[in-house]
Amino acid sequence: MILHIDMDAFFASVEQSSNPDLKNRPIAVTGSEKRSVIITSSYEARHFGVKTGMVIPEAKKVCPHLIIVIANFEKYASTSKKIMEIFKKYGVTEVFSVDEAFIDIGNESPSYIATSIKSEIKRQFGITCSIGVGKNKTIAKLASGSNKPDGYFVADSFDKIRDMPIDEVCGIGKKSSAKLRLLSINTIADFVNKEEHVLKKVMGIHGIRLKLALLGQLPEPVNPKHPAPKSVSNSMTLPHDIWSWNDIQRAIFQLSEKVAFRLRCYNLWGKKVSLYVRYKDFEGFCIDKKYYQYTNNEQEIYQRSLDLLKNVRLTKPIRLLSVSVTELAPAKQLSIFGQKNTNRLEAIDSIRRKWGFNAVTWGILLNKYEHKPPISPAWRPERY
Ligand code: TTP
Ligand code: MG
Repeated sequence: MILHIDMDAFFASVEQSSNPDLKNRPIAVTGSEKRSVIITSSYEARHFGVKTGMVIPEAKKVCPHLIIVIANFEKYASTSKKIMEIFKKYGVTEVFSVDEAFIDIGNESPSYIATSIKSEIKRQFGITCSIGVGKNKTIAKLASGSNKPDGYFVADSFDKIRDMPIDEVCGIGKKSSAKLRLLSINTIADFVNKEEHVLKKVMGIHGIRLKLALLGQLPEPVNPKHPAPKSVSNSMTLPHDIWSWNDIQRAIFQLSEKVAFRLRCYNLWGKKVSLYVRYKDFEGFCIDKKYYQYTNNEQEIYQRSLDLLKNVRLTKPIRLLSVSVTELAPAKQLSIFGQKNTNRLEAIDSIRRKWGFNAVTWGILLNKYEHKPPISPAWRPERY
């Protein structure tokens, strides 16, 4: 049997447990005081309709007594690391996100282990979690989400999951679920009863795998090794909306520097560069291009991003920018492949390994935008 554990309102719960004034109150965690959206909220706030992604005024409208707490990402990262260490005592553990993990418990009693984990986490960190049990990871994850908060759900037969909506299934995103709904596939039972050629048409081979997984016929081994990332990206909500070309270039370089450094930490490079632009009114667009050569060099990523912008007419001041590199592969030795500034990059990296990321930077970035990068759900203890 496999357990999936997901902390309840993770960042908000960590805040509530460390500050008695916040206990049992509607609170929302945001990246910064003014220009940021809600990252998560306590269940007390969710009862009023507060949702992740809302801007603060919108959330205050539905919940006037909402308490805003500025995120303390270091605290969540260190709590996450400690929680994952607890899980590892109970079986082979796959860390799935900042607050989620799968544990293969073999033939042990799920209810005994779930009770032990819940009480240990409650005692040490004062927070609750929801636990799902299933034959494989897909089913266990569905189960943990079905009874939040402080839930425990054993999905030991198909009947336990058959009526759940398909968009609860991990791996069915918004686009696929919209397509499936058009075909009157609303529940998991609808999905597995549909002809395979239809599932394949909508979701490719992934649709067939998902059907087998939901029927409990696909083993999904818990993998304690972390898969290499498929993309490396950084985004930044600017301290104020920007409009001048100079400011835009500087922000893009700042993001490219971070993305390139993280790629080099993973010893990866990538071919495709994407740029996401969000205007001050939250309208946005994404542009990307696949290049022939791999790169993990900030100047190259920067040039490619500017290249993408060349054919775009910006129409409004910009609130947020994001740079990402995908189509990744293990990097070959830099100097052989004629990347620019190889020695300089190697020197920068060795300084940073010793003194941290901010110890050294490029002249163009002497005046950096103030930015505390958030940790996203995809954050893992050993990720850069
Ligand atoms: P989730 O597990 O998705 O959410 P949650 O733990 O807050 O609430 P739930 O009880 O429904 O599980 O994400 C874990 C943490 O990741 C969350 O506390 C905040 C952070 N997060 C983001 O930074 N951005 C996001 O878009 C989401 C969804 C979460
Ligand atoms: Mg959670």
